[in-house]
Amino acid sequence: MSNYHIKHLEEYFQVYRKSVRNPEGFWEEVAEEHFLWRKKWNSVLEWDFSKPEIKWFDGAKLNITENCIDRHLSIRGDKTAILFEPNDPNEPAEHITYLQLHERVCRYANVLKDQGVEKGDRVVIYLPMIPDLAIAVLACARIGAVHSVVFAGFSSTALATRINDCGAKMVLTSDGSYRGSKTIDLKGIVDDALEQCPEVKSVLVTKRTGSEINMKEGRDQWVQPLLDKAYADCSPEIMDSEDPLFILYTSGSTGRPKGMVHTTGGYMVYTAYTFKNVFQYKEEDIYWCTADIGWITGHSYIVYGPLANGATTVMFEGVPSYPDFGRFWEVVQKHKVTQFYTAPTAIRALAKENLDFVTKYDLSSLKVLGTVGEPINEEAWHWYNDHVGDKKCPIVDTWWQTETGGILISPIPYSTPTKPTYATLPMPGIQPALMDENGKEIKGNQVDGRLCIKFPWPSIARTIWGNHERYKDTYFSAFEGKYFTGDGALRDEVGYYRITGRVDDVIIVSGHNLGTAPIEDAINEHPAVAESAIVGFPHDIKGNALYGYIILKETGEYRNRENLAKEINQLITEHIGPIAKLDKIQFVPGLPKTRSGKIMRRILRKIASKDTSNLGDTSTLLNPEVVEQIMKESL
Ligand code: 6R9
Repeated sequence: MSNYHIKHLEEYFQVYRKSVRNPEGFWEEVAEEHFLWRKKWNSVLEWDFSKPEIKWFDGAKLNITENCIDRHLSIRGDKTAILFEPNDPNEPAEHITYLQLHERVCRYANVLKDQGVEKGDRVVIYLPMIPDLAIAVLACARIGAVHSVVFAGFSSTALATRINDCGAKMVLTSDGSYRGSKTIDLKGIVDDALEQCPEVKSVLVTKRTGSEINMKEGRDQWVQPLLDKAYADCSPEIMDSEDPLFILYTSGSTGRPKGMVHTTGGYMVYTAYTFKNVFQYKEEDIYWCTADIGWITGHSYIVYGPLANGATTVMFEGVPSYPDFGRFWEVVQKHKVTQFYTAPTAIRALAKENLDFVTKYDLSSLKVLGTVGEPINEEAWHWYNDHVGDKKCPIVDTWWQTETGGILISPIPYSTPTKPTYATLPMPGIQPALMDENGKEIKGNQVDGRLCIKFPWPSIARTIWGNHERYKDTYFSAFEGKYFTGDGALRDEVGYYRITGRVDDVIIVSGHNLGTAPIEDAINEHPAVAESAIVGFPHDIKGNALYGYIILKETGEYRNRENLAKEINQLITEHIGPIAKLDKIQFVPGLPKTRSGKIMRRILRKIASKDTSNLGDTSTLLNPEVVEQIMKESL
């Protein structure tokens, strides 16, 4: 029996039991057999959730890019590592072999060094889904710089906040990006952001769109001439297992985004292990995850997990609807994709279109389908299963988070029988617990509660950059001695888990996590706005959409509500990005509040979802009369 590669259900249960009985022994075996360490660890695991402090493979030395690239060169140097599929289907795909990837990463790493980047420095990457994005990520890891990728759909304000929070002195970007029929001025967004980032001394620019851009003397440089001059080999910086590998920001229920810090050794072991098992990856497979590397899914399951397994990983620059709604399936056919991993929101959007967009392509290469990012509804699950998978491909509904680094709950294809809308069973080493509101664990099956994890796994985030207290408060304070996920879940009669959604003030829109507080902050900047509250409501395609309740100041100005709504959405776009725009805006005379002044979002959520039959007890409210009025005027 191999710990590394599970092949049937009985084996899963055996491996799982072993992993829980002796997690250290289990992960030590995986780490020893499948990775290249420059020095072995002194201890496999040290942990204390009350501090919280978590260390995996402490004392070990390694470089993750040696594991993702160098060690494959002698056995699969000419195999495609990254298969780049451009936005425009008429532009040829690019096959980057492991040997070529090695050279390109080394050159990029040498350029970073020449620019003065040192081990431990933070580098912000704001690039579209082009090869330079993956190469820049790996180049940072090569020299021990901490990358922080910011999704290239975020606004200049959001970018500036992240640059300043992590203290980056360098930004990597491109002249522009393609998204379907649109060209986006990425460099202009960076220029705007940098007006608020005095510490940034250097910007490297990849040419992609050839758009006219402004290059600031002494700060901005085209990267290609530097790469051409750079030496094509770069010896990897030898890192400690617990050295930070990257920072990735995620929304919190309050305040600023949280810079989740992931470290090197444990992250590598866990993402590689879960990639292998969840996708049942085999040497000749062509694996495609449609996420953006700006999210954790792209970090773990486009870059690190696949490359650590010597896989061919597809990187797609485009969107599912361009040039038409058949684009995903055209790419599957063209590259004979074997594993396909996407978000429920994309599936729902495509399921609304004519079935011909799917049926006209040959999808017989597919073996495993995956989803991530939000709960998948039953209808979308069946559409995916019937029309994309031809009822032959197991669907892995993978539940995890930016904070968890890798997949925690998911079926293992051909082992775990799937069940629509269920993420099913925990990965080896993962010990879930459902908790009640009083902080007690709910044992047994056919129960639901708040989802916690009782024991550390190798890729759990170690802290929030610059704010360990917040890390402790957010994840380790709600339930003593446990990591709290922020999600609710139920466990069915056989022990399968179904994630029911967030129980905090994070709303997932089209698979993107959005905190209510930053959106409300953006709205409240409008001179006509006194106060606002955002909630989610069900949406056919996006899963959730945003509903804003807004109280205006009584100045008598701004009589035109329609213009006002536009201005508010414009502010949100500037502060966060277009993904956070409100679908519905209701101007209200007041917001339901508790006597301690807290907005009762539960009530607003019900009104927004048109589920007002049981609003619960409103008598404890400071202003119960306002609820009636909001209901009467609701959209
Ligand atoms: C990987 C990723 C995390 C939140 C998470 C949960 C939701 C993710 C899910 C899912 C139901 C799934 N989520 N996968 N909900 N079923 N298979 O998405 O990370 O962007 O940090 O989001 O997404 O609510 O807590 P992240």
